Amino acid sequence: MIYWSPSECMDPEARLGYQSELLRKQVKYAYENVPMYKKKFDEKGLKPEDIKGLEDLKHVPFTVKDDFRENYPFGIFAVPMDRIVRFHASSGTTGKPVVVGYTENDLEMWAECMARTLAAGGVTKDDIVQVTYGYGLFTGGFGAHGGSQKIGSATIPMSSGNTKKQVMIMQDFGATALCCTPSYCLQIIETAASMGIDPKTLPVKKCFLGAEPWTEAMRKEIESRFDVKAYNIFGLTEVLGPGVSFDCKYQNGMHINEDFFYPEIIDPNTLEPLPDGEIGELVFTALTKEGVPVLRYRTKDITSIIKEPCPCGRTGRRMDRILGRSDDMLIIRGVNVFPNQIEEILINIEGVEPTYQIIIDRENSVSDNFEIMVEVSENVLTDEIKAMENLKNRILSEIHSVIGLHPKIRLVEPFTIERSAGKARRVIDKRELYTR
Ligand code: DLL
Repeated sequence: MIYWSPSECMDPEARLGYQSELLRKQVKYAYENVPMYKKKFDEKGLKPEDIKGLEDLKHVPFTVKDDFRENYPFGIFAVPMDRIVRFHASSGTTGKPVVVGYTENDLEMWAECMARTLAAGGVTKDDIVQVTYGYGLFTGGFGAHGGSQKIGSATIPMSSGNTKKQVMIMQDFGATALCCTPSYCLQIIETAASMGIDPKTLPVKKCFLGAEPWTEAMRKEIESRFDVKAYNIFGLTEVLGPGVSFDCKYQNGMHINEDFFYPEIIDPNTLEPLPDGEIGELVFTALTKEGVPVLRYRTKDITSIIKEPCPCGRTGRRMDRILGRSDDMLIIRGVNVFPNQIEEILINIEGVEPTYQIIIDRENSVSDNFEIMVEVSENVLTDEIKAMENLKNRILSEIHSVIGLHPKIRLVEPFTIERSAGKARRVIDKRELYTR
């Protein structure tokens, strides 16, 4: 099976008309059922009827994470509780969690989106899908589960953690597909190796990885160590969970499920929409959601829309890999740094493991201490000191040539850096401690 649903290949012109119609209805629905949207519209002197189609979307006020927090827990739900059948939530480092509620129709739409996602990577009902995203308030586990179940594949609801058991079940049950974060996928590979199992001999052939930023270099690393195809999958709690967009077999950008989510890229400073192809902040409008409608949600994720058609035949526009989040961009000694830039450099250096942590501190409140902790491979460890020094210098010079800074490089033994079964913690910014 090539596509899960014919609407993935809808004529782009016809889709625009369809999206306009859904938008008109959705704006009216949000205005009439959620006081927050009514207030935002009224403050702008805007009426739902003013939004006649996609061309008017730019007038609709934005929604941001704080809107969810300020209306915690159910203030932006558009339906009474007897229509809500599931909750999910995501917790940031500060404040109240973001809470979302789904109606029966929302869950059906979500399963459809995730079925398309898995089918695009070749999953059929003959597959055995190991879901290693956390089950719980996090959307990853139940989201992937819904798609796998809709396809009719045999689903293993492992949830995250207990990595040795993950490897054992994978091997014994014959899992052919794996859903987890890229960093956890790497941990599964490392753990299999430490158990004396060559990861390449495990039955998994396709991985559906997302929920955190990762690079093309990391994809190659996972694909070659695990002998799999690694597909990028994207989503966020406020908008849906996983399944907003997904890689097809060409792995050249993630197709957006445009019949459910309308994407825009805006300039995060002027807030003006940018044309396809330009890099900016990703904004989504959910066109059909009932439980928690979202109009122009600012994701803070930085990427661009790829306008060229994809050879796979899907017509949903693609979004490029997430370059970083505008709130994850580090400013170190005045220079803008995205953790992904560091990952890209490290993975391409021989003798270095793809696990790292960036530590920033400002002890004397004058200048930033910028340190990168990097795990080295076993074979480098046994070499003489000179080889370690050379490796350190090579990392330093490559980082300097890309970002123009001289971080302190700390080479550490494999498995020194704390692993996570979910999203990896790549940055420890101790400067925040002094500003609070
Ligand atoms: O992480 C939903 C998800 C689960 C997506 C499983 C994919 C797989 P949140 O916890 O709300 O939801 O985090 C959403 O994670 O705004 C991005 O910054 C980041 N993110 C998600 N997928 C990707 C990806 C889930 N493929 C936030 N690449 C988003 C880069 C991603 N960043």
